[in-house]
Amino acid sequence: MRTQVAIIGGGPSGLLLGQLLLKNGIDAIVLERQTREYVLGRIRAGVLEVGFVDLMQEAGVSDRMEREGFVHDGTQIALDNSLFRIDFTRLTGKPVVVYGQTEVTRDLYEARDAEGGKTVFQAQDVCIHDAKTDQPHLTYSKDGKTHRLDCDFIAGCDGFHGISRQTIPQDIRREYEKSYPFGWMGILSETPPASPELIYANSQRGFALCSMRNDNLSRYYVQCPLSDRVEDWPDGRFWEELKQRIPAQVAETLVTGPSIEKSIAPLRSFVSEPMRWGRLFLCGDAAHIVPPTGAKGLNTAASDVHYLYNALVQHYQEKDDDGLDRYSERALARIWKAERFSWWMTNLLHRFPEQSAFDLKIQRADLEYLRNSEAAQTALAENYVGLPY
Ligand code: RFL
Ligand code: PHB
Repeated sequence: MRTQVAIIGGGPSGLLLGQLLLKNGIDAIVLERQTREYVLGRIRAGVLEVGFVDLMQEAGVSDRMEREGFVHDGTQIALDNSLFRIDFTRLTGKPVVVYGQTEVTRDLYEARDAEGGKTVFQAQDVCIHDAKTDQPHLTYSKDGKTHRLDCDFIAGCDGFHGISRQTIPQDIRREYEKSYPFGWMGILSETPPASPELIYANSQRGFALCSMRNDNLSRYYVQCPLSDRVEDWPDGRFWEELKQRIPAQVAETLVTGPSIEKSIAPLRSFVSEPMRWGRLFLCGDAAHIVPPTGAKGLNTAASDVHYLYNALVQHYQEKDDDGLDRYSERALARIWKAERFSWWMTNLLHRFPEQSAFDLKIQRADLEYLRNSEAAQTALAENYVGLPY
């Protein structure tokens, strides 16, 4: 088999890239290790920057998102028992859109089917060959047979645990990492959201987040120790803990119900440089991870896709490789700003086991400054709605 761009990974990065390339007449095949049902079963991101929405429009897959997504003009921050609001639209001219990653992925798969894009599911043992030459290829196994896929370029969109990043030799790759001493216990429940906007809460018992997917589907998170297991958090315990971490006026009207999904995610900041090695280009979680506090993971994946797809169009349509040559530098410049913001928001809102009385006072001062300063609110808003590409 032969294609122009071989895409490893059928998550949001790989699918969005594939769709944008197809729209520009560039052939791309997606190799996905899991089944489609498995990929669509993962509950992850919920907040999209306008830049992401624009890319979905450019890819011709924004109809359902425009109908069913919720435009949020601001967010609420809870400090002990009080709330204050950051007004994104007034401060930056831009809102964010609440629309689940699961729905984004479903829309992209449906568009891919409709346009005849080829996706190989359950592609096992994907291996990258000759990425430093002009004729790279992949091998993979499926149904007990080994297959070969020749291509011009490889897009490594296979997430944090994928093989693409590992293919870059260790003496070339530089990894920067920070892990946090807690995780997020998250649940999804068929109940109306606690409030019309997201609430990020800093409480003495630790961080909590009230988010949503639609009018009758809510997503909540509480900070928990890394040693906790999902079994440690029966629904009753989760709701009681959440209520203690959010302002009393919100807790009083909170509608609780059985969880339909429950998971614990560790928090990590991670960047691998460079994002290009020969004809291999990394995109999304394959190259970088942020803690979810700033809602940046999926959105940084989208900015990588923006730079890579434009570079590939420039290569095929204008025979100009400048975009490909500058891909890593351009993508990383934006990534590091999202890393800084996510790290800052994580520090602002969580309780750290080793936090001293001094650290707590500084955190408090940071929050009070945010509550009272339009300049501080503008800085948060500008980063939350997404820095320009
Ligand atoms: P993905 O989604 O991990 O997809 C990678 C795909 O590659 C496949 N794969 C392979 N395929 C072939 N061969 C191999 N060897 C392979 N190895 C892996 C996998 O099966 C998978 O299908 O990466 P991608 O596409 O880069 O997308 C990144 C996003 O998924 C991620 O950044 C976000 O979910 C992060 N995130 C959030 N991002 C936001 O922008 N806003 C949010 O509100 C937000 N909330 C979150 C989040 C992530 C969370 N968790 C679970 C870490 C909330 C949570 C709790
Ligand atoms: C979510 O709805 O899953 C969500 C929202 C905002 C975040 C992280 C996760 O910062």
